[in-house]
Amino acid sequence: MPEVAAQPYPYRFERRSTALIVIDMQRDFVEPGGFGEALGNDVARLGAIVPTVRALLDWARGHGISVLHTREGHRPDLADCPPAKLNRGEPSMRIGAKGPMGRILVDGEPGNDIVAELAPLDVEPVIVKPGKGAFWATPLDEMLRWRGVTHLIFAGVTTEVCVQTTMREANDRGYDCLLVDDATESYFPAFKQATLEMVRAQGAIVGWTAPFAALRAAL
Ligand code: C5J
Repeated sequence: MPEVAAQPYPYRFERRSTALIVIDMQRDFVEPGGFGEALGNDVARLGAIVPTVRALLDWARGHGISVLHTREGHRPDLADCPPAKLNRGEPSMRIGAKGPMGRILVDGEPGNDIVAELAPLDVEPVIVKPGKGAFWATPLDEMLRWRGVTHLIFAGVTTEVCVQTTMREANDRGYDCLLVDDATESYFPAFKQATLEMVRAQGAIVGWTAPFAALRAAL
């Protein structure tokens, strides 16, 4: 299959109707010594995007663009974690088990914190989500509509799981979506590449992709 070329984001967006959503830049996925690394993943790939995500955050904050963050985190009693999600993999590495940075994917544990470099400001909502998509079982859609948001910029990890799922949920809800391709990453390079190509295929069937420099130049 020919590679689907990145397309320029086709129109100017209004700052006040645009939001940046930074997905799951939590310590357990990104930092050495966390859950992601304990699973055998090369977390350096994810850590490498932190400076670009930080620059994107600074850019959005500087332009008055709303910023929201997500974390993949469950209630301590795991009442929001269905068996289909819980009963995966080796029991000692399941959600709620004691991991290297506290209980795995549990809200309030050290590993569930967003990495220090990308710490949310007080005015930036943090959506703690039990699913891969940030719209499932969260107030995200209402928060965006109350703010009059119609356009979403996405960054974060992992590209093919929580970022792509959220982008598809957003697209189905009528938001125009842009994924910043150097501000997202996967443990699996081929999965990232495939995701970028599939979201922008067929005239941006899910949304557009662009490097941060292109976005910065557009505003
Ligand atoms: C995963 C995520 N990969 N944030 N979570 O389990 O993509």
